[in-house]
Amino acid sequence: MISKSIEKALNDQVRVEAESSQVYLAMACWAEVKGLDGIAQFMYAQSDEEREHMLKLIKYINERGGHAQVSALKAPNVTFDSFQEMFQKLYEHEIFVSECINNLVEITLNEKDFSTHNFLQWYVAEQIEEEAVARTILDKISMIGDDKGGLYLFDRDIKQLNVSS
Ligand code: OFO
Repeated sequence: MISKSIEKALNDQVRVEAESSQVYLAMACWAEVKGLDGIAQFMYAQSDEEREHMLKLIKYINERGGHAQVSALKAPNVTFDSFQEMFQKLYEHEIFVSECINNLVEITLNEKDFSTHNFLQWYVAEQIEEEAVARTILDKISMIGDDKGGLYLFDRDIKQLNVSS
């Protein structure tokens, strides 16, 4: 059984993961209409992953005697000046999510809820991986610069960078 405060903190994270899914869905749409199909595919997959992260939390909350909440979401950014800016925003978003997870982990320690603490370790590992992927992408982007041929290859190759959840 989880306490009311843990239930509330987990539900806040359900919203963060749902919003992340929307953030990446909007990025997928932007890339798709720009004809950047590889980037769009990557973003659609990221969006699906975030939904999986949300569902995992929902199942945990409900299984542990809480009630998962499906709440209103903040509208995501839908336009970007460039694909470079879009990936910078993705990286910043992942840093923000990592901070949310870390705060959540801290709450479980303060409450001595070791089951939830243990459950959250999967998210801690996932954030390390997602931040690393985002940094790798930013490194590649800075190598490309404004080279159109480079963008073509990047758009083709990014499909292989999809991280599995
Ligand atoms: Fe949910 O992992 Fe990214 O944000």
